[in-house]
Amino acid sequence: MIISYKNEMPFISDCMNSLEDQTEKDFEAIVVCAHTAHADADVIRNMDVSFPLQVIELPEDKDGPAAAKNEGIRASRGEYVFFLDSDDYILSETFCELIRLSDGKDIVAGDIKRTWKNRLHLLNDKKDNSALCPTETADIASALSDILTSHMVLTGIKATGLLIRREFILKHSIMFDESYIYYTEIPFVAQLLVNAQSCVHISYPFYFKRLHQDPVYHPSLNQTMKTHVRLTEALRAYIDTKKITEKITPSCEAEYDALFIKFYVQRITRFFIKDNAENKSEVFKKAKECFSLISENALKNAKHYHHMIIKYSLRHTLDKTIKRIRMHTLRQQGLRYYHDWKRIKQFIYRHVFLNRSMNDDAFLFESFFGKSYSDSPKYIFEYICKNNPGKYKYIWVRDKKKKLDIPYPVKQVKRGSLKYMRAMACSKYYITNIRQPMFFVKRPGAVLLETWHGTPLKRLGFDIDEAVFGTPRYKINFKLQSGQWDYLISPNEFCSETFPHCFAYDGKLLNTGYPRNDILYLPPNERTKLTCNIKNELSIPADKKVILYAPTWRDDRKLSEKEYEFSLELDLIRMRERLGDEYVILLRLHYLLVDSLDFSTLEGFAYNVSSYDDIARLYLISAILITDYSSVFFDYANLKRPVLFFTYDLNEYADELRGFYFDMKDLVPGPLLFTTDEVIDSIINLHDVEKEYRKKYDDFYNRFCSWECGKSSQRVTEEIIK
Ligand code: C2G
Repeated sequence: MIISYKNEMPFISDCMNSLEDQTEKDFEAIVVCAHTAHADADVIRNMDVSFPLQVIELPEDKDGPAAAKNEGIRASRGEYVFFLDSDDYILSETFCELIRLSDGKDIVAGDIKRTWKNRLHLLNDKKDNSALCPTETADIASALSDILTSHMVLTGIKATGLLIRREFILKHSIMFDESYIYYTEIPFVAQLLVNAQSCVHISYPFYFKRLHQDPVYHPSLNQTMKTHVRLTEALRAYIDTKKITEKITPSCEAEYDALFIKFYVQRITRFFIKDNAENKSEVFKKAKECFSLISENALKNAKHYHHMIIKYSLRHTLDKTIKRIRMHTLRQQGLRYYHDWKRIKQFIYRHVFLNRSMNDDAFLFESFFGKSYSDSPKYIFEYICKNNPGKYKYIWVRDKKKKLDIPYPVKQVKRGSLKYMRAMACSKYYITNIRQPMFFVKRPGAVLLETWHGTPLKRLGFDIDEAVFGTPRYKINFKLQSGQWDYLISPNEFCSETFPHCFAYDGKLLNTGYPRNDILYLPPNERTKLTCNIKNELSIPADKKVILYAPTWRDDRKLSEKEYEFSLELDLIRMRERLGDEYVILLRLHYLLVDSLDFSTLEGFAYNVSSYDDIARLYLISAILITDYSSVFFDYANLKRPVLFFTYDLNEYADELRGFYFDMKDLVPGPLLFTTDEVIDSIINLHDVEKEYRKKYDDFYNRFCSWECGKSSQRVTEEIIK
């Protein structure tokens, strides 16, 4: 078992545990570490494993997977070798099954499955369909071509996951070419296939190749390579492979050629038509070297377009080839998108709206997917409007369901509509508190201000260990998005330290505090007047004190793309019995939660304010905030009023869902409560609670609120409109 290691510490325990669990115990593991991983080598040496483990360090003048694998071959002693990358893992029956079939054969090959999942998640998912029913091909020619076709793409050809007879490798001096950075396995496998006298392929995924979710802090080797370097090397691997496969059976050669043709048409041509791709001509030159190596047979059997574009590329310049590919892509997209209106709109965005001139005086605002007129975009907008009458044009994004109630003359565009697409393409300023859509293209000269929407208590973005509940591309997409932000607002020092890491953001931070909290610093008389107005607006009796309950959402309660389920664990009937004379309670659900609350039986005590636009106005009228893990308390603390934490699922939330940046008990300026009765008791004894938390509250305020003093909108505006 030869394991190459460079810097995969977060993943290696999955790899080692998968070895520990092997049902076949007769193996030795040799971990070959890069010379830069000296400290990690010691950690691995000291791992508590029950199988024999050798850890070797590469000398300084050697680096890369090829050198590590070769070193592993030299150090190995067993009858067979098996290559495993330290970020990958295998099933507990992998060895047992491969060895069962070996019987002196040169190669026993299982399939590789690529996965975003860690081992635990994969095993949990596999429980339901774990029946092992592989099919075997032992006829040598068919087995060899099965191995090739099972890889699907040229760049997917891997030596990992193959059980290879050590004597066979040594006899034919088959080694990895160390001049490759990444694709050394392609010619290596070609040599195996050319020389093998006996081989069995077993079609079952015994090997799990991990796809890296985090391209910034834990990238895989290919994520660290520049695209043109990676593609040129893959083309070189094809050329080297062809020299080897001349000796192989025609059917096997045809398989290689078919993989190459697919690779050129699906990967290389897509790279050519990217506007910002680097060094296209270098890749094109290498591709041309490959074309003459493709066998006539393989070309004849290729799809019409594949055949044509290869011949075309061979005869024409890169520019002409790109034009030809673009024409085909446009036609294909047209056909594919024919019934998909969403795609058609994105197509129009890219090919029509982005070609129009940009409006230098247009601002586009969006808050929480257009669901409300709220948050920092609202306060920045109002500041600009008041201070620049008639100077700019304003557009607000709104949700499909309702028009926003905006007290200024503005245009509103429905999220996802063509008008929205046009506004996204043509407004110079785009101000949003959520992540911009993936189709968004940042034009030269455009300004994107990301206000974000809270000081995080819950881990965020790149700081979440593994995005188990979101899409596996969560972090990859996040990086693409934060790379487009020109400015990001930070409300406090903690965020200024955390945001660059958690968003993988290296643009400008505006250390201004949150514009959305300006309203909390109105002069006392204005604040009192506004408080009365808001209570009136919501028909809340003037003599009742207000409790605001604002919980957050839970990653594991997903209903659809942007909708999560909420279950109300506070017993409102009991609260009314004990508190109803003095208080009313406002229930404010997070914008991702589906609002299915019905308070008809609690009229006069409980109010559903989930669709009320601006939570900052609700803070103003509330005497107490109850929340859980929502960032709302960082904002509410600006008012220095009491906060209670109803954390009935604290352990599950902190340990299993997201994890926190802080130890909640140490941080929060109020008690952690687990039952409705504890909440009620704290409210009845509020005076004592306030006394108990006074010092903690002051410290909290100084740490998280001291940048906010009612001037954040002004400061932000002055920065972005210089
Ligand atoms: N919010 C709200 N009502 C709630 C909860 C939240 O209106 N019941 C609003 C608040 O403005 C809050 C923002 O949504 O600050 C973000 O809510 P969080 O509960 O903190 O959750 P999330 O959207 O996951 O953002 O950096 C902050 C984090 O990203 C958290």
